[in-house]
Order: sequence, then structure tokens, then C-alpha cells
Amino acid sequence: MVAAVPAVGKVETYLREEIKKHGTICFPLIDSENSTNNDVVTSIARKVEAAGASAVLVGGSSATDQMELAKVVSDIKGAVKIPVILFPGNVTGVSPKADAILFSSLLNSEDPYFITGAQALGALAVKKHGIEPLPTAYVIVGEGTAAWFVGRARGIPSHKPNLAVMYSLAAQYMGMRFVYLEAGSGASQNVTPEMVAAVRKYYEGILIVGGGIKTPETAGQIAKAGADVIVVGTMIEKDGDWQQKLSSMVKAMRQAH
Ligand code: 1GP
Repeated sequence: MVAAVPAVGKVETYLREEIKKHGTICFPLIDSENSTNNDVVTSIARKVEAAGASAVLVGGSSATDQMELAKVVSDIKGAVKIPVILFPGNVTGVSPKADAILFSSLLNSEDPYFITGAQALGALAVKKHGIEPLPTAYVIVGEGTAAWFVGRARGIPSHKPNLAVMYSLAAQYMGMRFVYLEAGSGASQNVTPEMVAAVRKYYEGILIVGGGIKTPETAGQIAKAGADVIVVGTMIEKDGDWQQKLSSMVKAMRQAH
């Protein structure tokens, strides 16, 4: 007898509803390495929720301290109602109290460890802690960022949208319900709206775009091109008036539809 296909979980169902409601939603990324002070983390989490974020991502390619990560996840959980989603760069990115995890394969890595190795090592911990796995194809665009370096990626050239389409469609055919087009944190060149539009034409799952997006104009263009989710990391905390700016970015994402 064939077992039933596992149902889509609570967090993914919520995300699909949010996307239906708003067109494009925002995931601010809180870096567990830079934000260990309880008051700071709590205050950032409340501010991003008030700015209209639909979930908080925690992690990053060079966040490897599990104690720090566990504390940050727990502080955020205590401060806001929106889900906390892990964004792991390695097995060390799994943390018990999170609601969900971008269970990602770095499709264009040259190292099998980042395609299937770390995933095998981390899978049982995800199961044991009851963290909802969101099956994600992680695709790195461009070069020179921490995600590109650590993940040993062969970055897709920014001006080659068709390569991103090929990876995204392959991800869909392999059953991945999320694709994350990643330019890398602090990237000088964000994923272009042209690349987003090209992928959108073919890929039918949830399309996440991040890296170097720090203005409402860029967020609006990427939303209009078809991103379902936009990740904003570096801008948070950096600009003095970042909460206001994040709010404007969320508005621009919604108005793009
Ligand atoms: C990085 O895509 C995220 O993994 C966010 O990028 O820090 O440039 O906003 P930024």
C-alpha cells in the first residue's frame, strides 16, 4: 500500500494565505551572531512585526553557535506572534524551538555536502524537535558573498536569467515547494527583476528573493516581477530609522500587485 502524501504543514499553509492576501510578503532576517542581547533581539522582533513582516528568519551562512541561536529563537518566540523560521547554513542551524525551517539544498554548490550531506545529518533533529520542514531549493546568484564562499557555490551570473530558470524548474520537478534566489547578504547587486520575472514564468512554487535589497523601490520592482517573499537582512539595525524604512518596503511590496 502506498502511504499518503504528507500534508502541507501549519506554517506553510499560513504563508500561502499571507501571499494570497498581500501579493508579496516580507521575511526580515535576524542574524543570531550579531544579536545576542535579549533586549535588543526582543525589540528588533517587535519592530519587524509592527512593520508588517509575515515571519522572522533566523540564521545565515556563517552563524554556527547553536547556544546563541537557541537563545535568539527563544527570545523572538517570546516577543512576537509571527512564526520563527530557521535559515540554516549548516547542521548547526537547527534549533528546537523554531516553528519551521527552510530545509534547503544549495543546488548550485560544487560540494555535495551542501546539496545533500548536511541535510542528511540534520534531518532527524528536525523530526525529533517537531520543526516544520519547508522544502527549499537554495540558488546562489553572483559571487563574493559569505553564502557564496561558505557554500562553495558556482554563482549564477546575474545577467543569465535562463540558468536560474533551469535550476528552479528542476527544483519544482524534484518536489521542492520553495525556491530561494539568493544574491548573498550585503550583495552590491541584488537579484535582478528580469531574473525574478524569468523564473516566475516557469516556477510554480513559492519564490523567495533576497540579498542586497534595501530600498522600497527595489523591493517594489522585485515584487512586481513575481517574488512571493522578499528577505531583508542587512538594512535592519543599520539605518537609524530602519523600522520606518522596513514599513515602506513592505508597503511597496504590497502595492506592486
Ligand atoms: C541574506 O538574503 C538575505 O541571506 C538578506 O540579504 O542582508 O543583503 O538584506 P541582505
